[in-house]
Amino acid sequence: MNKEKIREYGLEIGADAVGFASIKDYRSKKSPDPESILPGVKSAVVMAYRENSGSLDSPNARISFASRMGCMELGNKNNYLMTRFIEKEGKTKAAPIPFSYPLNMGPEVMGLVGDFSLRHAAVAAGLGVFGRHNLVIHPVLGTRVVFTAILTELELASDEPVKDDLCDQCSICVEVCPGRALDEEGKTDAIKCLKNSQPYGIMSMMKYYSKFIGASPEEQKKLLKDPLLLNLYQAQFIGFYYECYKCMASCPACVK
Ligand code: B12
Repeated sequence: MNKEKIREYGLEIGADAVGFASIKDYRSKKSPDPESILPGVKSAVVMAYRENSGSLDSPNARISFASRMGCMELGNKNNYLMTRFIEKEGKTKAAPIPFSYPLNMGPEVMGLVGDFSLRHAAVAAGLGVFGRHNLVIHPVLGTRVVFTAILTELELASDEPVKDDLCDQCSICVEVCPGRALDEEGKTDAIKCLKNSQPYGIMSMMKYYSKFIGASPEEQKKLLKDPLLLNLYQAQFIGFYYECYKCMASCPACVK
């Protein structure tokens, strides 16, 4: 089974770009060993999906997330289809990496490290380079791109790496970050980013319930009508719900 057959199938099911990385070229120091996901893994197939500009640029965060939900649904569905395609046609094993979650919530990483780093995989698969915002910039899609991957036992050579430095260090992303999470070069301050980008995440939930537990019965009745509780409720069935996309949306790289 060759790379072109896999690439053609990936594009046919809706990916905007497909790249290949030999597992030897995947270097993500903080991530678990890919062998712990698929023993005998030899390579990764990485698929890229374009975020829609109207939603990414919308001042309404719910509309921005609507595009993300589409990417997540299509990405996870395609991961399943591609895994099945490789296993059937290549008579081998393959394993899909989730778009984002579930994540390891154990005390060593607390949901901040994925089982497989899609950014490092995308770089190894010739789909882009890291920018000042610590996101991967694709030569055509720019920063308006998200990724999924499938690990496989098939031996597939890495695609040509992107050689151009697509980030001109304009630092717009650093300046527009409302949480100042990108101030230190080469590192995203995850807590600063999360506080701002996931206002209905676990930190808000802990704050709300701590307040609720300590409140009088009268105050508790009021707290049950707090819009924050409604937002927390909604976020629970959406998943990790983001309200900030500024580092992605502000990046001028490759935007036509
Ligand atoms: C956990 C997570 C987060 C955490 C960050 C934790 C962290 N330190 O990475 C939080 C919640 C903060 C987060 C935020 C965001 N995330 Co996020 N996240 C993930 C997830 C699930 C795992 C990432 C991981 O394992 N990180 C830990 C390790 C691998 O990171 P690391 O080795 O420390 O590398 C860091 C730095 O060292 C640096 N780095 C590493 N090597 C190099 C090399 C160079 C040259 C440079 C400059 C930097 C650099 O980049 C990393 C950022 O801190 C991935 C999906 C996945 N499975 O990969 C999505 C993912 C990385 N997120 C993504 C996105 C889009 C976002 C947000 C824009 C939120 C949003 N609204 O969508 C912000 C962007 C924040 C930013 N500018 O960095 C996309 C990135 C797409 C892209 N174009 O690069 C991913 C790949 C999801 C996807 N399926 O596409 N995320």
